[in-house]
Amino acid sequence: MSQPTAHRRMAPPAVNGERLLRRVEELGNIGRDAATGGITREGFSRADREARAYLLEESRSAGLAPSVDAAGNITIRPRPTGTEPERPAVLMGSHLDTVVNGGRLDGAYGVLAALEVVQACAESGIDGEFEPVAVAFANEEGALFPQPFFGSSALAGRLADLPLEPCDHEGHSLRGPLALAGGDLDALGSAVWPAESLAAYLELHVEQGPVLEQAGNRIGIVDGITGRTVITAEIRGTAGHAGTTPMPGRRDALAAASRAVLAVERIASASKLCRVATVGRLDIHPNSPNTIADTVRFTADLRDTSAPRMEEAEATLRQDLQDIARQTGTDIQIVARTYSGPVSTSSKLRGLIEQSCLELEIPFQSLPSGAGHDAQVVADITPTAMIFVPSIGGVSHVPQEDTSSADLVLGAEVLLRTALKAAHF
Ligand code: HGY
Ligand code: MN
Ligand code: MN
Ligand code: MN
Repeated sequence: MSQPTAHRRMAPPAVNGERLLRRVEELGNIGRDAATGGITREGFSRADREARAYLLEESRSAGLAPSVDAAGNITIRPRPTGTEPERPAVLMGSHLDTVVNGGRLDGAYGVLAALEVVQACAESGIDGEFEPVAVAFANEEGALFPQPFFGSSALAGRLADLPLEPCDHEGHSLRGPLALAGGDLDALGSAVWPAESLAAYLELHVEQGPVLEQAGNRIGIVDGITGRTVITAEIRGTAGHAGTTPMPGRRDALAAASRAVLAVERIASASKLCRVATVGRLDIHPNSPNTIADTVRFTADLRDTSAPRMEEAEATLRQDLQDIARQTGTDIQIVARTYSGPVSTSSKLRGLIEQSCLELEIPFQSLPSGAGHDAQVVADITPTAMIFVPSIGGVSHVPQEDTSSADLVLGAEVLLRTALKAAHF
């Protein structure tokens, strides 16, 4: 008896490795600095829009159905919605935006591998109970507009986490750049996916650390994703002439900020209140060699896989900043805060990834993720898992970020096999 159309298998879908590597190469040229080799495609920047246009064009010429939601997320389906009864989606993806002078794989690889899986499923004509959907989440890094996980927060319905009027570090509104990317700040609610529309979310990503390479394993099955708190603090002092203003009585915002940076470092290294703590951005005003700084803004990024440890670290840092304000006669305020809790991935999905690795007879291991990912937000609404491939030298967020072509293709093969299993679990 022939299979009902909905389950007819033409041929099992297969990853086209050459096509995937071509796209990784092409996308890696968008926003690339010829001098450093670094990629700069901050979310909603012009280079980010170029990368979005590339993905939309590749999807359309592959005969797939891409669309952009109000948050600027790009989703790619095998066929336009409305042509079939709604089936739960196995959503796969990551992000196109990058940090400043970063690597060509962080995020982009997961998006292009997801595109490859959707295209392989469409080409094979399989039509199971699920719909393979690829997604490029908007502004995961938060490099220009400091609202990381912006797109995945909207999709997961975490709208309360997003400011009503998101702005960049200089106070310019996100409204215009989001509209240029096809989004609409006043319609973010329309970007929310109901939990029942999803069967699972899978994110394939470069490890960005040294663990897999050092262990000689080719696939990482992520068991937990670190929590991350990013606070933006503003220190206000008094500007003055560097030569004529006596030292006693100065309200030097940069001297105060220097103490604050060391306080952040102490939170992780000396007191071990959290696993890592970093001041990555510091803006000084007026930033002039012979003027005492009157304003400094900086970010403090605290991470740990334990929520209580993160809370304690943040409380300690806030107290330290008040002590520094008193000692230096400055005023220190927390002007922004983003928080993503640590999450564990779905044990069922981890089992399916393991099965795929066993089938392919490749060495794999479990490991936590020290990097944050959209997956930790989407985990709010659907079973979620992450697959890592090794990072050469364990580096990321730098131009040297790299992974072997064989591992890039293998990762996509594991993603495909896991997605096909996830639909029936
Ligand atoms: O910062 C992170 O962990 C990620 O790259 N957004
Ligand atoms: Mn990153
Ligand atoms: Mn990433
Ligand atoms: Mn990610």
